[in-house]
Amino acid sequence: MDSNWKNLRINEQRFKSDFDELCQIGKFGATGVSRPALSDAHSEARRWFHRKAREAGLITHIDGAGNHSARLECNRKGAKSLLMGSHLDSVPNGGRYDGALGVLAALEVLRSLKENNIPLAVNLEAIDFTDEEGILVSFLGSFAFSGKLTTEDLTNPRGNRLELENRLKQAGMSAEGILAARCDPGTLAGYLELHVEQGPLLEAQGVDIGIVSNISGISFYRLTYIGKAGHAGTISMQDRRDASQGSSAFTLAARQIVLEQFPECFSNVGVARYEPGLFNVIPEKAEIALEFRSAYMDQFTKLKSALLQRAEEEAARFNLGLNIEFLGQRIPVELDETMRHAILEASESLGLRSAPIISRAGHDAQAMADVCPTGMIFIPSVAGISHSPDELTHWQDCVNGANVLLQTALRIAISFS
Ligand code: HGY
Ligand code: MN
Ligand code: MN
Repeated sequence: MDSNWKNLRINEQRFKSDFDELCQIGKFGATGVSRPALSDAHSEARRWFHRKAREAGLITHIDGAGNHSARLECNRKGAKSLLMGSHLDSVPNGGRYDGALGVLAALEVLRSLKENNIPLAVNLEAIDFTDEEGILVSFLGSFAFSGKLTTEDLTNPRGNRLELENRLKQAGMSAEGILAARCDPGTLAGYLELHVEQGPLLEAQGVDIGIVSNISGISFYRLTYIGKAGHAGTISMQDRRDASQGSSAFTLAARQIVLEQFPECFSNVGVARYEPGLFNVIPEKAEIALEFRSAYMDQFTKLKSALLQRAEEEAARFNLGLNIEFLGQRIPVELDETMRHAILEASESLGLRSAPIISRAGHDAQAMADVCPTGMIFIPSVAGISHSPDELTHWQDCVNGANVLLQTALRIAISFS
């Protein structure tokens, strides 16, 4: 192939108009989106993605886990496939860039390569993974695709089980179909994902492109403190077994443990529910959703022990029972050296400043990292804001990211020639 490919760039005008169109689907307020997995808005966004792919002459496909993809076949029999993508689902009060930008950029790369008749030795596939945000089952699509999803993930999801069943039925999906969606790793040349950083580092350092070295692991638990219901005005403060005391004390303690002992880690209690949940009844049950994150396996294990031990201590302190339900984990991963080097070369060829970065957020790339060579490209988030309608990435950074994805994909594809 002649060296003209190094000057190839995406079609900026089409990329922008598609992005603006996609933002209208599931629009939330002035600048947000709400496209929870398998919701009407999410399904509409997926139909839109496939329509755009067909218009470009790409082959569309949906697997048993609902992963939607668009394919550009090369003319080499038995060629491997280079996947690029992310997720079109969002958190309910989400931003326009998280996930969607990566899927759109992958589609744009395939269209640009197709219309420039670039001869490739690998197939290219743009993929949108199901429920990356875990409103139902965290990383449902990419964990099914990479063969990691278990029946347990579906029978005891971190989201609402009934909701999961209803949404799967509505989408015409089944547990069997999902668990059968495993890809054959031998068919994959690699996986690349463009994503907004969702943190403040790149913007603060004035860096255009983050070359992700590691993606943090995430563990999630449901903790239920069990006390005794009673009249809120007659049981003495000393004698009551108030479940909310245990859950609140633990929530504060978890933050202290991370700040003092695990300063590079994160913990979050994103949900707290009391039963019976009335003004004048002492809570007999307090259920909290605990999530914690670390970029390194040994630290991750130590953090888990420290948090769960403290959870038990707070139960004892307030004379409460404690039920600890493990709901899943996504282990910390290190990303492929060859991919990282290709992203560096691509960034330099575009005159962009790049730096290695650890991803604190979880991503579908985490599921792919042990299945095929995997790389992630970050672009700056303004003020590090994400999972909010205020999420913003400057459009030039989006174009830069898509061009780095294009040039990285070409470098990887050429290595298979
Ligand atoms: O939770 C995460 O880190 C990702 O946004 N799903
Ligand atoms: Mn994301
Ligand atoms: Mn997200």
